Amino acid sequence: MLFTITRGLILAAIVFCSGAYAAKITQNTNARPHINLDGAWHYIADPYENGFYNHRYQEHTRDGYFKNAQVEQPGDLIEYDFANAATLNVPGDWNTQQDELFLYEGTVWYQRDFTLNKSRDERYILHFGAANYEAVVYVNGQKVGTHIGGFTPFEFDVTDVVSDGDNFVIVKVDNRREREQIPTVNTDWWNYGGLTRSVKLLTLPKQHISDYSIHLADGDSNSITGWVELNQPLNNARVTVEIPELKVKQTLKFTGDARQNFQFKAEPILWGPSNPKLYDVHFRLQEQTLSDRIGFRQIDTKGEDILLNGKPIFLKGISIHEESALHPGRAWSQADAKQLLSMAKELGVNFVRLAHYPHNEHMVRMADEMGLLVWSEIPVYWTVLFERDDVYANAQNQLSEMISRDKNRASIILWSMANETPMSDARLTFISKLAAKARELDGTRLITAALDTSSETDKGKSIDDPLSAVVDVIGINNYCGWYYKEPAQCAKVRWFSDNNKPVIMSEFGGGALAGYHGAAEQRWSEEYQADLYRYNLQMIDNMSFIRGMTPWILKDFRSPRRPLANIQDFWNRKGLVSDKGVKKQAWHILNQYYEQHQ
Ligand code: GCB
Repeated sequence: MLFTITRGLILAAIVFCSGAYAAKITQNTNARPHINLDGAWHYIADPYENGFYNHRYQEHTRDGYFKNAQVEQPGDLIEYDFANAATLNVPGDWNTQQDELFLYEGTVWYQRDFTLNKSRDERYILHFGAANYEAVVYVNGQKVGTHIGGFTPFEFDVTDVVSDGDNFVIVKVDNRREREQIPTVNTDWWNYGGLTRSVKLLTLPKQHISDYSIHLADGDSNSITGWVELNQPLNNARVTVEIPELKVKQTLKFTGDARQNFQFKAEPILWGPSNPKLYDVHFRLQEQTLSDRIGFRQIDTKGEDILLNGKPIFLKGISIHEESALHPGRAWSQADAKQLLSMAKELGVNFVRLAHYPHNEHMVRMADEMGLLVWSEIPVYWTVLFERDDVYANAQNQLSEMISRDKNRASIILWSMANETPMSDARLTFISKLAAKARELDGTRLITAALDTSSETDKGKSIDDPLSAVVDVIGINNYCGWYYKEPAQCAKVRWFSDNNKPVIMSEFGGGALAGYHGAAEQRWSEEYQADLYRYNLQMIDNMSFIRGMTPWILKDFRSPRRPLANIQDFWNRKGLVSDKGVKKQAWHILNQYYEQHQ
C-alpha cells in the first residue's frame, strides 16, 4: 500500500516535471520525412527495476541501463548487455512475442541503434504511436521525457541530443497496473505491454507546419474552416491550403504568430457511409508540402435523432477491441485494420465502436476510406479514482492526445468520455469536466459515454443516470439474457427515456464458444448466443428513442477475467466470430437484422 502511494507520488512528480502531459503531437506523421525505427529492438525484462533504481531505491543518475554501457576493460563490471540481448519486434506487444512475457506486468527496457545524417537545418522529433503504459525515453544516454497512458501518441524534440552518425535510443516501458491509473487496475481486456505502435524519428525542416485542423463550418456545408499551426511563431511566413479537386486555394499570412485560422467557400461532396468521398488537401510552407486525405461532413442531433449531413441516420454498429484475427496480441498494422473493418462491413454495419481506448491511427484512417462512422473513447473505465486531481489530469491528457491525433478524421462522430462508471458526485464532476474539455478542443463532434445505470420503475427501465444530461448522445450497456434474465424474457423488457436525446445501445451480448452446439438454454452454445441476439433485437425494436447500437463484440478477445477451462481459456467469448475469425450463429442473426434495416 505504502509502495503504491509512494509510486503514485513519484509518478505525479515525474509527470508534472517532465511535461508528460503536454499534448503537442505532430499531425499526420506518416506523411512526414522520417527514419523508421520499427523492427527488432533489444530488450531486457526488469521486474525489480534494477536498471532504474539503485539498491537504495533511488533513481540511477549515472549508471542505469539507459547508459547502454559496454565492457571496455577486462575487469569492467556491467551486468547487462543490450547488444547481446534477445529482441522484440516493434510495433508489437511483448506478451505474445515471448512465452516468458505472456502474463508479465512490469518493466521492460528496449534498445536500438540508428544512424543519422544530422543537418543544421532540421529538427528531430522522436515520435511514438503508443507505449503501454508508462514510457521513460532516453537518447544517447540522456533522458528526453516521460509519457503516461497506453494508447495515445507522444513525442520529444531530440534535436539537441542526437549526433551525426551513430545514436541509440532506450525506452523503459512499464505496464504495471495501479489504482490511480487510467484505466485503473480492473478491466476486461489483456494488459498488453510494450512499444505497441510504430516509432519514428521525424526529420523535419527547422520551420514546419506542426499541426492543422480542417472541417466544414458548423451548419454551413459550403464553407470549409480550420487552422494551421507552425512549430514556432514566424514573421512574414505564408502557408497555402489547397484542395485542387474543389479548385480552392487560400494563402495564410503569419505575422509573428504560430497559428492562423482560415475559412473559404467550397462545395464538397459530403462524406458518408454510402459515399466516403475524401479530398486531397495540400498545406504548403516554403518548399514543404504536407498532404492529407480529408472528408467533409456534418454531424448533429435533433431531439432523439442523430443527423448525418442533415439527415437522420440509424447507427448499425459493432464494438471492436484492438485485436485482429491475423495474429495474436495487439493489432497495430494497416492489414489488421483492414481485416477488422472488412469483417465489420461484411456484418452490414455503418458504424464501429472502437473500445475501450483510442485505437491505432490505421483504424481511423481506414474507417475514413471505407465509410464507417466511428465512436472513439478514452479508457475511463469502471472504478477510476474520480476524486483525485492527478487522475483527472491523466484522463484529460489522454483525451487531448486522442483528439489531437484524430481531429481531422471525418469518420469519427463521437468522442466517448467513459464506460460503465459507478454513480457518484465525484464521477459526475470528473466526466462533466472531461466533456467540457472535449467540446473546447473540438466543437465539431458529439459527446457520449456508455452508461450501465438505469432504474427499475413501474413503466420499465428508466435511463436516468445524471450523466445523460451531460452527453449529446446517451450510450447504454445492458446485458439482458446474460448477466440478468433469460434470453426469451428480454423481448418483454420495456425501456423509457425522458431525455429527448438519441440513445445508442452501446453494448449487449453473451458468450459462445465457436463450434459448441446445444439447446438454446445451454450457456456457451452458439444457439444460446443466437437466441440472446434475437430477443435483444426485439427489445431494441420497442425502444422508440434508439438511434443505433454496437453489440458486444465483433471478435473474441483476450481477458484475464475469463478463466473458465475449455470454454473461455482466458478469452472473452462474446465475439460474433471466434478469435480466429470463424463466424458463430449470432453473426447471421445480426447480419440479417442489419440487412433488413436499410
Ligand atoms: C461490459 C464492459 C466490457 C466487458 C463486457 C463483458 O459491460 O463494458 O468491457 O467486456 O461488459 O463482456 O462483460
